[in-house]
Amino acid sequence: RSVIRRKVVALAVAATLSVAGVITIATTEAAAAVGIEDDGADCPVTLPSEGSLPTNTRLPDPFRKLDNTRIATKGDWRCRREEIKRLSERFVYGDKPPKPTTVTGTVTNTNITVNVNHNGRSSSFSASVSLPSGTGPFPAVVVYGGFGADAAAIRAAGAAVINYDPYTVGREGTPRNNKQGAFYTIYGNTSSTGLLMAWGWGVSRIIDVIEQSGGNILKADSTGVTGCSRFGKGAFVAGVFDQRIALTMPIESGTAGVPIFRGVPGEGAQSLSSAYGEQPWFGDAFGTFTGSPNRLPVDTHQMVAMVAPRGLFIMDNPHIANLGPRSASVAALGGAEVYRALGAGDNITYWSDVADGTHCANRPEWRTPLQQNIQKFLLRTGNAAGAIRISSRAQGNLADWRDWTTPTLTDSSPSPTDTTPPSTPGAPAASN
Ligand code: MCU
Repeated sequence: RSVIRRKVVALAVAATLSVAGVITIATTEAAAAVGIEDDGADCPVTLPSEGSLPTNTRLPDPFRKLDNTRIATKGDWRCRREEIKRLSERFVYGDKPPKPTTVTGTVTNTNITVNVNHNGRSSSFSASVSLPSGTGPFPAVVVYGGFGADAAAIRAAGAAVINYDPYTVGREGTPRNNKQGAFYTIYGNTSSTGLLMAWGWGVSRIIDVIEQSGGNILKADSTGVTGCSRFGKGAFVAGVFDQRIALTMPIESGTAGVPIFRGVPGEGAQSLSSAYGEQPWFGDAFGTFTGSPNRLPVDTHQMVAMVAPRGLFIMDNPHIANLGPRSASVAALGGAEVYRALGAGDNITYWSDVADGTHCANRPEWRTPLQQNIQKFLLRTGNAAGAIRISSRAQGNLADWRDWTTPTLTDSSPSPTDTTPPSTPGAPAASN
């Protein structure tokens, strides 16, 4: 059944592309990287019960599977990633439902509309679009709440800005048992899925509409996402859970964003219980872990790893302890080990070496790496190396946090537990 599902997805991608007249997806491997929201949906995963979770004061080994063996090949990462995804949904953020039965909408030079129908329920939302100068189709960066990486710099680099109001998809200020917004209209006001995942679901539906739009204005395989603070948490989660997002750029995300849940002691970061109680950002299931993060079977270095090998540019602020910048640097360093093991070490940048301490300020230090990341992952005209630039004011030490080593993953084909990507009968021949 799951194999059939993958074929349907692959065919849909091929069909979309041929309608658009642009064949950019040449191999099934590339399709897996940019064309599918959840490339591992067919992987067999049996989740542990909450009561059986071990206590681990260190960061869980991202390379160790639920069956307690370690992955050996790069191909093995696909289904290991799916395990991490499913654990993260179950215990941290809440489930992200797969694409709804019907998603329709339009893309114009100024606006994107999204209409969703599922199980007899429907909801809609829209987002405004600002194109860069020049001739399209353009890549685009979804900017949460108009509050992320410098929109002028994004457009100057050649990408459109999609101004996304996440509150239309998941409102803040509601009790957990009466959540509101387009996501909860479809999946129920008592859904245990938190706002960060609901917001990410909204970005995924925007990408669905871009995919279906014919590709004359915006390119579906070249979407980035950014946001600052609570919207940095949101941008991070969006990129973690949709593999079509080519560039993820969280800024100063703080607790519930990039920083490790286990938390560098004494740092002064917002506590898990404070973040859990402030808004329903986390999923409801996270509530039993706020006082005991060592029971979590995952931590945010694995969310970082889930973005691999796609572009990830984490911007952080070392001047505000409440943001947990040391804990964020540990997450980046831990996740970067997976990037390295996959041969994609150059695709992650962590940058907290900035002078201005104002929360969510537009910082001159980030302009060049921002534009380089857009060129590399969205326009695909650049090849700048990734960088880890941790401010000396807020340095975390990965060695304190891991009892695992980084394996040398071989290039050989996936082990038998992994399914080889299916062929796509009827798909256009590869063009490059
Ligand atoms: C850093 O993100 C949050 C923080 O978690 C909250 O405690 C605070 O109220 O708001 C921050 C934010 O979103 O600022 C814009």
